[in-house]
Amino acid sequence: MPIIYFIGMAGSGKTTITKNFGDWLLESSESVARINLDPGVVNLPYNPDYDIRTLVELSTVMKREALGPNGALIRSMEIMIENIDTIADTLKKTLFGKSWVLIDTPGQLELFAFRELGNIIIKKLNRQDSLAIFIVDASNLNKGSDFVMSVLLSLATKFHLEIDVIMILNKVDLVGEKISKFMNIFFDDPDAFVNEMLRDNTGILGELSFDLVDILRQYLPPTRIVSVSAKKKIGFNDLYSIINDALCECGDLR
Ligand SMILES: Nc1nc2c(ncn2[C@@H]2O[C@H](COP(=O)(O)OP(=O)(O)OP(=O)(O)O)[C@@H](O)[C@H]2O)c(=O)[nH]1
Ligand SMILES: [Mg+2]
Repeated sequence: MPIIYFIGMAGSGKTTITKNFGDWLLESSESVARINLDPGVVNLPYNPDYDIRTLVELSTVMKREALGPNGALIRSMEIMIENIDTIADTLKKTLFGKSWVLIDTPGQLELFAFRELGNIIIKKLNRQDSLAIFIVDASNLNKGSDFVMSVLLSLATKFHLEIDVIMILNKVDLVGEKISKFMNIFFDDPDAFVNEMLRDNTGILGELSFDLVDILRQYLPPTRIVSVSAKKKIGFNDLYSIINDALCECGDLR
């Protein structure tokens, strides 16, 4: 049973893809469980099979503990960790027999990817079957250095979470094909990427990105970048096959 964690920066599209990719799988007669692990979400567009807000809800924590939103989010993560065995037991029962499990993670990437919580949950639910989809908002990619920093961040989450992480571009309906073409050049032909994308990227960030391209290619497996529109349900066939490919490479996990 693949467990797919949708991770990414605030507003990148984690909740929208959980809803729409889940609906798309259901339309293909797959059995799907959708899990909301974001205690701060106010309007959830799908009906979750498990909702962390039944245990901890951000606005309640803010009021009860007189905290601002960020302090309350960190406190919410602590509460989740304190209750991790109960959460894991409930999740295991909820997920049983499902062929796909889609997990919608908290808005702020660092809460799940760079603090304890993500690692603990992944371990409790079986690291072997887990895969993270790192969603990049393509409408935020303006310069070559933005591409490089996104790749660096997705790689950092991979090493921290200790599971396979696939980076995808979302919101292609807003930006067209050009952006995904550049991202694929990064992987297929880093020298061309440097020439085309970093040539005009001056300043310290440009220089750092220039050096990072060489370093990153030493750590990155050859890959292709899938572009989707979570909102318009574009690119889901590609997403489906790249997930299946990744799971097969990890040893036929399904
Ligand atoms: N145009 C367009 N908008 C999108 C797409 N995916 C998400 N959005 C919009 O981007 C905004 C954020 O989407 P969410 O799905 O809530 O993103 P999120 O990562 O769950 O956000 P947080 O949990 O708050 O960090 C919403 O207004 C979505 O409608 C897309 O593919 N295209
Ligand atoms: Mg969300």
